[in-house]
Amino acid sequence: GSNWEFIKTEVTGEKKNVAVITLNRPKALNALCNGLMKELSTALKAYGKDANISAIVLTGSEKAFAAGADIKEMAPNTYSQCIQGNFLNDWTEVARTQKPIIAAVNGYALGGGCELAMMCDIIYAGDKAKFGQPEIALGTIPGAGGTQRLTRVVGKSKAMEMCLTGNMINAQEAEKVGLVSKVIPADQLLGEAVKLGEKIGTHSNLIVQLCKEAVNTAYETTLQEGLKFERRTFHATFSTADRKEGMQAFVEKRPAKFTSE
Ligand code: CO8
Repeated sequence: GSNWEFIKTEVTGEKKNVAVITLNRPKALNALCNGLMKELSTALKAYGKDANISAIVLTGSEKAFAAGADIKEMAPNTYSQCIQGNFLNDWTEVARTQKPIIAAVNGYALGGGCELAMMCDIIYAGDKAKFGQPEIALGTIPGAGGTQRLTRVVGKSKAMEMCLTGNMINAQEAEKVGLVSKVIPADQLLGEAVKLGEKIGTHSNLIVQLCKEAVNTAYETTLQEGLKFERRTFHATFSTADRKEGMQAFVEKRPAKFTSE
């Protein structure tokens, strides 16, 4: 689609199975206004349904992944409007996406921008990336996972420090605390994120979806419940053609041909 106002979309990779969504509101450092979040949701829904797409990469510009919710748009909101308008509801689509979604973060990922990155499954950071939850300086608190997902990922002390001071951490520190899985020179970041998507795309889309669901369950339930879910999901793979094919191909020493059935 080329009719977007706030994003750009492209399908890439050798097999044309990786979708790249680029946040494209450069004058406002990709501040996440309602229009942008609506377009992002629409694009994600469409790629989610597209059987040719194996993975999605979400990125911004070199200066900013996203500098947060749009402060100017949000400023006049009242409490009753937030509640009745279900403010932030559009944001949940990112976390609901069934396909793997990789955040490629260059520059600022602040406030809602950091939260948006954390809704993705894997975060790769460019070496100049900066992460932070500066809401406290605006007289508010994170509203889309900054006190919850961040705490689960980096632990209480670091999350508390970031949320209470509003201080940013750089890419190296983000890697050290486990917020990002890799730091990459800024100009190679997008290429590496696409390669990661392509690698995931060599596997069965069907089994990848189950695996993503199982990993996410670790964040959403107790260990006992999670282990039970994992075991049953593992068992369920034995009902698929792809599981049969994967093991058969190993035995026959040939590459597997997955059909997502
Ligand atoms: N909202 C609206 N406009 C923004 C935002 C933003 N979050 N961030 C930057 N801009 C605009 C600036 O106003 C400026 O516009 P203009 O040229 O019209 O004045 C333009 O982008 C460029 O920004 P700067 O001139 O400030 O650029 P600098 O390089 O000097 O500074 C910074 C870059 C440090 C990133 C700085 O812009 C900044 O501090 N931005 C705000 C960061 C912030 O506080 N983010 C948190 C927002 S609150 C939030 O995300 C709540 C999340 C709740 C859940 C989600 C809700 C939807």
